[in-house]
Amino acid sequence: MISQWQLRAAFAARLSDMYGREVPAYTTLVDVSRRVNEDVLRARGADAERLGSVGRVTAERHGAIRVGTPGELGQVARIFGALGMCPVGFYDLREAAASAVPVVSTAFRPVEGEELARNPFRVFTSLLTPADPRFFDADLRARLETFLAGRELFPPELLALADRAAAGRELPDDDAERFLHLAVAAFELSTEPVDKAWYATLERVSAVAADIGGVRSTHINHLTPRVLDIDELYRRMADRGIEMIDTIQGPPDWQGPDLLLRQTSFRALAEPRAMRTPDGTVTSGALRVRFGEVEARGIAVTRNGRALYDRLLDLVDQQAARHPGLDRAACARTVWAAHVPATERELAAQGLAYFTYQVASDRPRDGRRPPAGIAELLRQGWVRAEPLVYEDFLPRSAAGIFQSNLSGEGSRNDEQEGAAYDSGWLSGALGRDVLDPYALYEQQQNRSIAQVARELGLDGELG
Ligand code: OOG
Ligand code: NI
Repeated sequence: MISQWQLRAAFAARLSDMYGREVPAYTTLVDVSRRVNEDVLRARGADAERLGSVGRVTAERHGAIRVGTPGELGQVARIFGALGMCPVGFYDLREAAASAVPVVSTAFRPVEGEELARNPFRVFTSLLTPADPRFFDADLRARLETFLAGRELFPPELLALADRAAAGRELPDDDAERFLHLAVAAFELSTEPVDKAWYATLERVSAVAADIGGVRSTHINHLTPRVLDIDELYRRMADRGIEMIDTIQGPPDWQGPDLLLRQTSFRALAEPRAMRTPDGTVTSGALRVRFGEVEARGIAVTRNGRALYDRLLDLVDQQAARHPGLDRAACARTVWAAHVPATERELAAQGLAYFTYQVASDRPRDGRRPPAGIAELLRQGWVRAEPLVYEDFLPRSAAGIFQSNLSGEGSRNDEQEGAAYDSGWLSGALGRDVLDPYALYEQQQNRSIAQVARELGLDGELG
C-alpha cells in the first residue's frame, strides 16, 4: 500500500523529472539551487535548518497550474485531495496586477505540521474569470465558455483512482502506479496543434487567458525549488547568462529574520508549439508562457504582521512614486530596518509572527513557579520558540511574477464593474472549503502553547 504522503512525494518527484525533460533550464535552476543550499549549510551550520531540515528544503517544490472552469477546478481538488492537499487561501490577482491577469487562485497543500515535514509539496492553482466584463465582453465570454465546456483535462480513470486514494488515504501499489502515471501525464505539455486564430483572440485580452482557454489541455506552468539564499542564487543565474526578471519579489534582503516569501524567476522561454492556421495547415510556432521560478521561505506572520508588511510595501511605493529612479531594494531595506523587529523574540513578543513553543530542557528548576504568559516564559528561559515556516503565497508577488513574464499588457476596461469572485464562491467551485491560512498557523501555535501549559502546570493560564 502507498500512503497519501508517499503518493504526494512520488508525484512531486515525477512531475519534476517530467518538467526537467520539457524545460532543461529548470534543471539548471534546481542544480544551482542545490549548490547554493549546500554552501549556505556549510557556512551557517544548524542555523540554516531553522526553517526546515535540509531534506525537506532540497525536496521542496511548488507547482503552478491554471484551469478554466469551476468544474475543472473541482477535478483538480479531487486529484490533489488524493495527495493529502487542501485548498488554502484566496488570491485575487485581478486586483493585485496592473496588467490583465483575469484569474483568482488558491494553493493546494498539506496542512498538518507532520504532513508538511514529510513533504510540503504545494500547487498554486489559478482559475480563469470569464464572467469579469473588464476583460471579456459578452460575445467572447460565451465563445470561451463553450470552448472550455467541450474539453476534458483529466481522464475519468484518473479521477476515480483519486477518489479511491482520498477515501482510503492510500492506494494498492498497482493503482498507485497507474494514478501517478495518469496524474503526471495530465500536466504534460500537449503536442496537439494550437488553434492560432483563437489563441490570438484571447491573447489580445490577456496572455494568461490564452494560455488557459486557448488550448484543449492544461500543463504545469512552473515548478519552483526552494533556496536558502535567493540573492546569491539570482547572481549565479545571471552570471550564467540566464535572463532573470528585474527583481526579487517580496520582503527585502535585510539584517533581521527571514519573513514570508521571496521569489524571482528566469524569463518565460519560447517553446516550440504546433499551430493550426485558419485554412487548416499545421505550422511550427512558439509560445512564451512557461518560466522558471525560485523562492526563499521565511517565518509565517500573523494578521498584524501581514498588515505591517502591506503597510511597508505601500511606504516603499510612495517613496518610489516621489523619487523616480529610486533604488527600491535599498529603500525597502531602510524602511524595514526602521519598522520591523530584528529578532525572532521581538516578533513573537509583539505578536507579529507564528511560533511553536516547547518547554526548555534547561529551564529553571529551583522550585520557582513559572510566570503566566508566553512572552515572559520565553524571556525567562522556561520555553523555546521555533518559527513556523510560511507555507503560502503573496498576491502582490504572484501578480508581479505573472506580469514580469507576460509578453504584452493585454487589455482591461476598468470602467466596467468587476465580477465578484471571493473565497466563498471559490469554495463552492471546489466543492470543499477554502481554508484560512492564519487559522492553520494559529492552530499549530495554540496546540504547542496548550502542551506547554500542561507540562508546566499552567492550565488555563496561557490563554
Ligand atoms: C502563477 C503565478 C504566481 C507564485 O508562486 O506566486 C506564482 C502562475 O503563473 O500560474 O507562481
Ligand atoms: Ni509560483
